[in-house]
Amino acid sequence: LEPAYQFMVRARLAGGVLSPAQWLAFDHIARTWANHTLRITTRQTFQLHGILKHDLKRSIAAMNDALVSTIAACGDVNRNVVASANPVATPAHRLAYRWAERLSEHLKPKTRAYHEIWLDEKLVGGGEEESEPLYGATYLPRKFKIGVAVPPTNDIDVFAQDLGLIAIIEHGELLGFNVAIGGGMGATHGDASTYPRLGTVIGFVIPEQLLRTAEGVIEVQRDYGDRKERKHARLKYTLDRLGAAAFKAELERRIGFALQASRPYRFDHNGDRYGWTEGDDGRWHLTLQIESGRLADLPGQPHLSGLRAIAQEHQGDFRMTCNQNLVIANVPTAQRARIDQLVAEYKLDDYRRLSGIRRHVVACVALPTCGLAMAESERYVPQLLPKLEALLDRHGLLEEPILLRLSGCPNGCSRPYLGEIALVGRAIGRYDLRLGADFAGQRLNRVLRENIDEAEILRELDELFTRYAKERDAQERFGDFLVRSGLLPAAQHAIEVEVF
Ligand code: SRM
Ligand code: SF4
Repeated sequence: LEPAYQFMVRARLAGGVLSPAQWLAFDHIARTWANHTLRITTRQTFQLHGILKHDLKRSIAAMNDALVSTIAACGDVNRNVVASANPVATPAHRLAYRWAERLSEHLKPKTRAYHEIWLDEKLVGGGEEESEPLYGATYLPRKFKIGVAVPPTNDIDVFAQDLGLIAIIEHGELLGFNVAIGGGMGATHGDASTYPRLGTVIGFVIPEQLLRTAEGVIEVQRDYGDRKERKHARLKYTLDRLGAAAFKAELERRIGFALQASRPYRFDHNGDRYGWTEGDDGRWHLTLQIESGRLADLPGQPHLSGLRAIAQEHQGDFRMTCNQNLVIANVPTAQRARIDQLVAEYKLDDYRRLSGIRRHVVACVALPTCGLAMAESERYVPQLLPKLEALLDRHGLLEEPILLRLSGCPNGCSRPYLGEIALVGRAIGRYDLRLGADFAGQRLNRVLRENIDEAEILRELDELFTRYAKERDAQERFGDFLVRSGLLPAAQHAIEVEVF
């Protein structure tokens, strides 16, 4: 009886990088078999929606023909490994990205079942135990996520990952990675045993130790994670149950070496920087804002066609960001003007005119495709933002950068618990209003009001904007102001990053 006649397909693209040829392949699949849109996700890959059941196999085969897999983009395994979005700015950035790629490859399921089912290799049942030395026959208790951040940019929200890696770079050299474990966003309304949690920093490893460390963390989670209650199965709950000391001791016992003390690092933002930047090799990178990551051809906004036209001429590559935006990367100086011309022609140049809050909005998919949605998210952005902008304008705050995150339910796919302002869906038109995260992904927000409608949300924010405009310190961010001024209720759980 379930109307399972259309599907969503998610690609695996470590670090969110793809070539113009791969872009054109996705564009073709979107227009041939999906709903004529491409959706950049909060883990910097593509989702395609609306693929009919009988077109699934050829869509997936077409991706594989373009050398892109969908394996382990979903499921209880290591997911798409994310990395700071502009890994070409310096050689150290490039290295951090390479490690993300290596982790992704190394931790990919080894089974041939994917190829058998989707790519018409000979169908064979069983054999998973032998073919999966890391995951075994029963895989992990739950999904597992890894991200590599390059300070001072925390554009991947490194503390929201099960395994967050902070690249430590000195004088241009990648020394290794601080290891943060136990980040995760998902929660259930009304169930205090579930909660968002920021990763705990447990030490530092040199690059040569990274793959084994990642395997070790996965092994501990595989063997100690809760397999009875899926709501408590993520690594964050395993860590809180065992305690950081016991988890770390078990990890070190398995990997056979001790983690070094974590190294100092500093993040100053988790949003994207729009416009052109120059890499160390003289090539250029243009970051565009793509509202909620949705690329479609709408009246007056032919964005899907625009990026197809760009991909047909572009000589570099594309990089998706974890804020659902897009970098047209590695553009030679001589091609910049042409890219600018195409960007303007296809109305992709909004990034030049955005208000502070619009530059920093992330919204999950929610309705109509997400079966878990309780409220609108992506489709609500165009209605909500002008109202928020009008309020901010009245208080002289229009240019103020404020992180806004919208999720249609408490699973938190837009990482809403890291928004300075966040709406988390309760029911159609009703949200929890959460406030007070910082601007660098290092402090969770908390609930101010539960289950309120738009009028109440705007009323609450109007009052807080009034006070912020009058009482803030110079350069003080909205979230920091709310916390300093004691305008928010006490937090129920630890909300700052812990260093163990
Ligand atoms: Fe998510 C489930 C969309 C990033 C936490 N997420 C879903 C599903 C597949 C719904 C489902 O299970 O039926 C959504 C599909 C909607 C649709 O119609 O397309 C969905 N999640 C997304 C995306 C597309 C949101 C977006 O707007 O970009 C993101 C795809 C990521 C990717 O490319 O792999 C996405 N999801 C996230 C993130 C953010 C992140 O990973 O950085 C989180 C919070 C971090 C975390 O995992 O803790 C997230 N999604 C969840 C959860 C809650 C997990 C939990 O531990 O409780 C679910 C529900 C579940 O797993 O049971 C979920
Ligand atoms: Fe769906 Fe909830 Fe994730 Fe939004 S946060 S995409 S509503 S599961």
